[in-house]
Amino acid sequence: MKTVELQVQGMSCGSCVKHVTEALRPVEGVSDVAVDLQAGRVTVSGDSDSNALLAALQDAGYPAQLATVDSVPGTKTSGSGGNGGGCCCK
Ligand SMILES: [Cu+2]
Repeated sequence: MKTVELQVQGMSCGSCVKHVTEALRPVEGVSDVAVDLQAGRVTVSGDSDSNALLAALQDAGYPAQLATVDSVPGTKTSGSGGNGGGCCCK
């Protein structure tokens, strides 16, 4: 089983995490979804098509891109700043 790492934009609260998880779970081949809210990082386990994952996230309102594997472990670009409280989920 492989994993796919995604860098997801727009996640800013626990509800976003839930939305992202719920968007990815039904995608064919996905067996597990792990979201790191602070890092904006999502790890999808399973034999899934990364394009389908990206499309599902796009649909859910969270633009994402494939994360480069083993880049910046622990280095989180602190998410404070930018759109204060601009969470897309209500
Ligand atoms: Cu949210």
